[in-house]
Amino acid sequence: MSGNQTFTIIKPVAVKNNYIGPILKMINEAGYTIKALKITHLTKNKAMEFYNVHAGKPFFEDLTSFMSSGHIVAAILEKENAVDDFRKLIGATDPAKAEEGTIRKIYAESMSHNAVHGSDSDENAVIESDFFFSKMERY
Ligand code: IDP
Ligand code: MG
Repeated sequence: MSGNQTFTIIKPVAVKNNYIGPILKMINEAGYTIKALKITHLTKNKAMEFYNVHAGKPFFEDLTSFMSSGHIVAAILEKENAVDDFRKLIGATDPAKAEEGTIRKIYAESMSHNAVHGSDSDENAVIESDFFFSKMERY
């Protein structure tokens, strides 16, 4: 059982395709309260910092270029078992393998353009939330 908060990003291609509303609706309908929310964008350096854990992997350059290619939506989400349940709600990293009805199955275009990010642990949820939001920007 994970803790009660997780962190998400609606990625550039999903923002460009006008999917902010539908994705936030799915998140609300899954029982999450949005505790912080902003439209922002990452510089290439900031994207490299955020995805530091993937530095050196073959997809790192494409991933960080893509994530800094347009506006994103960052959000902190609250619900019991937040991290684990959110990973289920978004589905597998590769949308071709994602279950029916998951956010990535519905809105992702490909493995790299897979619509949303979701934290993979309570610890990373805190680190990622603090990366984007000050105390004044959340409740
Ligand atoms: P996750 O987003 O499901 O947690 P991670 O393994 O943490 O997946 O990878 C971070 C992001 O990097 C993925 O969401 C995806 O956009 C991209 N990515 C991961 N693996 C690949 C790959 O093999 N090819 C292209 N992009 C990838
Ligand atoms: Mg991950």
